[in-house]
Amino acid sequence: MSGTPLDVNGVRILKGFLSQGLQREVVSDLRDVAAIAPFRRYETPGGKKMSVRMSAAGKVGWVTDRAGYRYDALQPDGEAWPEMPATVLDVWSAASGVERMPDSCLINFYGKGAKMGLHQDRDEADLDWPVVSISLGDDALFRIGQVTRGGPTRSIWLHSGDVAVLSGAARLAYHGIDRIRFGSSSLLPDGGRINVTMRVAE
Ligand code: MD3
Ligand code: FE
Repeated sequence: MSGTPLDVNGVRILKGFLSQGLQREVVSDLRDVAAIAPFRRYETPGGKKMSVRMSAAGKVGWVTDRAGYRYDALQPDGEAWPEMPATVLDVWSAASGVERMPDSCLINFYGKGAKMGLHQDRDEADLDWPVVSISLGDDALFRIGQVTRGGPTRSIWLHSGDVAVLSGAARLAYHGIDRIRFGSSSLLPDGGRINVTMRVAE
């Protein structure tokens, strides 16, 4: 696993970090995860249905409903989350720069028209640990701003196989996905994009 690092507002982007073969292996492992933890459309605390479908793996999984955003040891149906695939953990070890292993990964699926508004990731107990993100499938327009809302933002297209490492000040920067180019990649037979983010949640 290697790639040319690119710095966008303190986010380290490793272009083409995963080979096509490894991307296919990760997708295959994520299908096994989804058989146990199906992709769900959650409601925000404000009552809006998100356009992104989400699954998770690990000791805890990120969920949201009217009660709020949180990490939960159980899925909404009361089942435990599946284990994090070894392929995904290997990406963390190769990219994160820390010895500690993640205890959760969030898996986002973007179908046609799905997007994610600007937000901060701050539901983890210790915000000093990095987050590592893997992009799979269709291209996505990623936007990253500042630690405070409303500052200047920069945009960059993320492609299948790219890995982003969020550490230092960038860990708390506002970020989101403005849109995807549906059908731009052939990795997923029915199109769409998957983003896997590994985290130390607890
Ligand atoms: C910058 N996911 O799951 S990945 C998320 O493509 C999330 O699905 C987006 O934002 C996606 O929370 C963006 C890149 C990313 C992930 C986590 C970050 C950027 C980040 C955490 C802090 C700052
Ligand atoms: Fe995020």
